[in-house]
Amino acid sequence: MRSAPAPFVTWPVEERGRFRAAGYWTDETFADLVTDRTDRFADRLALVATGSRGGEVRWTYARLGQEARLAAGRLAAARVEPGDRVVVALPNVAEHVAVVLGCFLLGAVPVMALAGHRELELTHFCAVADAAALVVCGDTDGTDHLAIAALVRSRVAERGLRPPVVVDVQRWGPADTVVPAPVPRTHADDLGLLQLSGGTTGVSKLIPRTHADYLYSVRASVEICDVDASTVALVTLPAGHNFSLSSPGVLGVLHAGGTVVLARDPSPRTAFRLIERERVTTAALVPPLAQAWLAAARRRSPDLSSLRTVQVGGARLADAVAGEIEPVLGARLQQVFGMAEGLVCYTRDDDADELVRTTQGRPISADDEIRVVDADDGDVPDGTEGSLLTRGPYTIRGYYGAGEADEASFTADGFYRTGDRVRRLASGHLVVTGRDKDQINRGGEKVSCTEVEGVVLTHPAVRDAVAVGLPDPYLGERACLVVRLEPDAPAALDAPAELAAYLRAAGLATYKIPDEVVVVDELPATNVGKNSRRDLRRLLTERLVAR
Ligand code: OOB
Repeated sequence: MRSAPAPFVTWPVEERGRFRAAGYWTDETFADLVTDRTDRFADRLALVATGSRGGEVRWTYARLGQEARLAAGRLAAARVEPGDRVVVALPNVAEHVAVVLGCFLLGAVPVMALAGHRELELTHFCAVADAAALVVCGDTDGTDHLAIAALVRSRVAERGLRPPVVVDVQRWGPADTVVPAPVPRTHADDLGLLQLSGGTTGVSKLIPRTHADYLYSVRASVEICDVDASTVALVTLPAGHNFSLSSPGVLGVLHAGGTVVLARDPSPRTAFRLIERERVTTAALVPPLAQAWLAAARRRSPDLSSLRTVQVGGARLADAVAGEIEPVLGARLQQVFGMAEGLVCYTRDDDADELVRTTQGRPISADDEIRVVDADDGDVPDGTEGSLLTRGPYTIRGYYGAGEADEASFTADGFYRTGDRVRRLASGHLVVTGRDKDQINRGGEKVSCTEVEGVVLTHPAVRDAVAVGLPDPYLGERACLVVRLEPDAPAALDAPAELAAYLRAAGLATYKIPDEVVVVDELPATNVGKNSRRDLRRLLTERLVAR
């Protein structure tokens, strides 16, 4: 047994009472959801996916239940116990769903890592979560994840912590050797899963979501998005991401008895093939993928006749691109503006076309409190841009084991500082206008500027470094690393190649490697006295864009 979950700030007792009385929070746990639905919808098709060793998987709900129980047994055999944390770093393979549901059945707490994470991130997650296990798909897309996992184990041990057991889903043995997992006793207000923050100050923080709060967001999303047993949902983004998992995502579809179609890769070719074959009714995309679909659909005229809605979120969708979705893909657009910390906004089916095209939707819940504030936390009128603060029945009050670090991210009365700049319309819809956090949103993938800078600054030839997001027609933003070299740096140093290789070797996720490296003699000074990196970033961005 690992340590008990780390402490985190949660909702005050009165509010918990209010959320229960309003029917938002119920007694249902993740384990209840799995047990009930796999039984209730037994004969229906639950999952179409690729297995971790290749080959197509088509699981009914009954079979999915069986696979989840097997996964729970396998985790138990790896000495994972109820309450233990399990870092799941799997690609979109069938086992992803089995492992997450298996954790739920076992009462273990999955940490939703990505297959793209490398030893730097995975070590951090394992250490902060005191993870009992790290689940990987040994050989994924030519990368040896067992070697990465071995590095993670030794780095965790170097920190004086107990290394996680490594579970490779590709090496799962025959099912009959599996020990039945114990039946946990979990309360719906307990920690149910850990999501990851995009990260603004260095590495990602862990986001503690309870069964009750998360399942409320799932049920409400199911209702708003009209998910039912006839829904066939294509999941192209990483399945553990909050968007794919709960908005309404994999859990929403399972809640309603529909079918999840997991795409192994996000290419339009794979997606269109799956849409035609499985008669997919809804799909969730980030803006660059939406653009890729538009371009591919124009070239190939695929049969997308089954598609009713296309959700786009994770990053700002340009109004012009939004306007092309319906005419080209023949499906209704739904914009989704959400965050793993909680708040999710959707445009609604009956919203005027103009709102669907130009806004990022309005919150799920009547009890989502929205404040748009100026630099002094004073509320600004509707229509005026400001910083978005939010509080509500499924938005966290503190990060996992963060302690005082929470002070920067939450107000004293519990509002989460999203770091997003928005305008609120009188209708309650939000328009995302920018960001005041030190983050690059690379087509939906969040890169913390300080994290990348911190790693590159350990390179002996680098004196100073600033990461900035530059406008990019496809990604929305691409990551640019601006560096000042040490005077004695070798003249022949090919900084872009060298620094990219250095970051990779340091174990940083591939998507965080800068798209571009610019060497400068001087970093622009700011007039704010002490170097404000945010101002610096703004200045650099202006200059680089002008260039
Ligand atoms: C989703 O969650 P995260 O945690 O990866 O990222 C949250 C951040 C937001 O704070 C915002 O900065 C950005 O991603 N974002 C958007 C956006 N959706 C997310 N910015 C502009 N327009 C949008 N539509 O990204 C996420 C979680 C649940 C559902 C959908 C997305």
